[in-house]
Amino acid sequence: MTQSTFAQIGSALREHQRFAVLSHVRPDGDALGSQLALGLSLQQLGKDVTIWNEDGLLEKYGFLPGGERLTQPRAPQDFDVAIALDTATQIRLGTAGESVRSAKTWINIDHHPSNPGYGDLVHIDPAAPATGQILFELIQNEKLPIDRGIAENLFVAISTDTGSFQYPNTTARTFEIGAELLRCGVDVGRVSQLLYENYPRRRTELLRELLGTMRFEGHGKVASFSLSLKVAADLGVKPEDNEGLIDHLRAIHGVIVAVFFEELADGKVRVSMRSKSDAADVCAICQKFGGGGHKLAAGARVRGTLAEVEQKVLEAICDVINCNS
Ligand SMILES: [Mn+2]
Repeated sequence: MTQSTFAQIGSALREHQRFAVLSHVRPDGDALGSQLALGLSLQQLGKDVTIWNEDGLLEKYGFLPGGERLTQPRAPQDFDVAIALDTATQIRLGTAGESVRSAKTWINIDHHPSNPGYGDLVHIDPAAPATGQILFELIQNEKLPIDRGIAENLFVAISTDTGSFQYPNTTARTFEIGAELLRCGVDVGRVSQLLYENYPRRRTELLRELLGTMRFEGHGKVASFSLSLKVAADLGVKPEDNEGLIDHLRAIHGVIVAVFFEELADGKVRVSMRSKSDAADVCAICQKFGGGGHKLAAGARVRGTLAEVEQKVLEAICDVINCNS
């Protein structure tokens, strides 16, 4: 994989006219904020910009500036350039990727270490805590348009992927960028309240159910909870309700690895893992089950019942962190 410089990507953005800005299915704040930030910046450059995500704009992120421009993919269209943001494998673009026809150039900007580097212009920085941080550097280096709305989208991208500037991937540069975004007019109190103090009651009812299934393995180093299809249906859970709930397990003293098991309708279980220690590389564990992600935050989809997958995965984690020592 050859990395492209910001200058090469910047030229491609200036040279072409029709852009599709895409990100992964089941998007998070980094995916949606990154799509909108780059999409709005290109629009201000006078480009024709289509912003597609298979799941559309999640209700929770309805406040993002320009949010009405982010839609589910419509009929397949021709573009000069397709840009995949925060998406570790092309298949994770889902129907949004399938709806892009004949793009002459694919640009891949991401921070997942497992990204194989698909596309013509590739910029992958696994040290960046968020794709939004890479986009800020691109915008600054290439003197692309930025205003309060673009800054707010970047702030949301970075804040959500760093756990509000708390996870170990947060660097001095992340805070410098945060300061720059505030100077662009981001109201940190307002945005943080919209992000973190604005959940539907349903999400806390879901948390109550999850805590009822909480279990510990390996002398308290591994904590997990699980969500069955039945409970999800009874509560009317939406996919975005899950985001961040795993942090309640990670917050417990002595816990090194937190795991969230979610039963899916296709006979698989979605497994999300978080680690508090470099010594417990959850990306490596998830890769054993066909998944991937980051060292401290990863996931996989594993075939089997909830009970079967829980047992297999918890055993694999205990093997790695020597639970019995
Ligand atoms: Mn991300």
